[in-house]
Amino acid sequence: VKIRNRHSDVVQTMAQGVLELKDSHEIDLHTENSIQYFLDRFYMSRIGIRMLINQHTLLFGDHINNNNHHQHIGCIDPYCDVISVVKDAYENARFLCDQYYLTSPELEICKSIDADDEPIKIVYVPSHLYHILFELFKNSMRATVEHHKTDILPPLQVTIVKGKEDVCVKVSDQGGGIPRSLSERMFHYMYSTAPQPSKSDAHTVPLAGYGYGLPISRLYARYLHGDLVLLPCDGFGTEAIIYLKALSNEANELLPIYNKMSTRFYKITDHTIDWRSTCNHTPISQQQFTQTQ
Ligand code: P4A
Repeated sequence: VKIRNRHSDVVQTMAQGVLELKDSHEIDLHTENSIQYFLDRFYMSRIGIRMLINQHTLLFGDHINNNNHHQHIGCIDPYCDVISVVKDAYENARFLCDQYYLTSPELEICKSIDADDEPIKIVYVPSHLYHILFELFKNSMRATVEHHKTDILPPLQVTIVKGKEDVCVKVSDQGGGIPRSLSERMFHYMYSTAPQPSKSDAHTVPLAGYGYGLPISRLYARYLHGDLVLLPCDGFGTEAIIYLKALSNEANELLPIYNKMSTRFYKITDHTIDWRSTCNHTPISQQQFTQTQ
C-alpha cells in the first residue's frame, strides 16, 4: 500500500518533465519517437505492477469484503457486464460536462446483446474499462458541445458487439471530427501534454485533464491484448473503437521487456527513410520535421 501511495503521482510528474523538456529544448522527430516508445513501455510496466499490487492488497488485505463485488477475484470481474460500465462512465462524464458547459449530449445504446440475446459479459478489470470509456466520453462530449454550440446536441451512440475473437465497444459522436493528420497525434505524449490547469481553477473541473487520457487508455486496452483506435470523419464526427478479447485465455498480460531490440530502437534515427512522397522527393520523415519547425 505504501509503494502504491508513494507512486500515485507518477503520471503527473512525468507529464511535468515532458513540459519542462518542451519549454527548454527544440524536440526533433527522433526524440519525440523515442519518448513515445519509452513512455508507452514505462506506463505499460506500471499498469502491470499496479495490477499485481492491487491483486495482492485486495486478496490478502484485512478489509471486509465489499458486498457489491462478491464475485470479483481481486480487481478482476469474471462476469464484467460491459453495458453497466458504459453507463457508469457516461453518467460520470456527463456530470462533468454539465458542470462545465451547462449541457450534455444524450446516450443512445444501439446494440449490446450477443448472438443469444444475452448481455455481453467478459472476464475483465472493470476499472480499466471504465478508465478508457470515461476518457472517450469526455472527448466525445467536448467535441459535440463545442461543435454544435447552442444547437440541439446529437446523442452519443454506443454499440457493443461480441464476435468470435473480439468484443467491440464503439463510441460514435457527431462532434465534427478531426483531420486524419491529427488523429495519430491524439495518442502522442509530446503532443497532448498541456500545462495543468492552475490550482486556482480547481473549482472549474476541466473536462479534458492532463491530456494523457488517450495514450494511457490505449495501453489499458493493449495490456490484455485489446486495442483502442480512433476513426475520425473530418467535418462530421469521430468513432472510437475499443477492442477487447472475447476469450479470457487470449487476454493474458502484455508487458514490455528490455533487450537488444529496445536499445536498438533508440539508436535508429529515422524510422521512415524507406518511404517518400513522389511530389517533392522529400522523405516523409523530413517533411514532418520541417512541418513541426
Ligand atoms: N473533434 N473530435 C474529437 C475532438 C474534436 C474527438 C477532440 C475537436 C479533440 C481534442 C480533445 C477532445 C476532443 C472525439 C472523440 C474522441 C477523440 C477526439 O474520442 O469526438 O481533447 C483532448
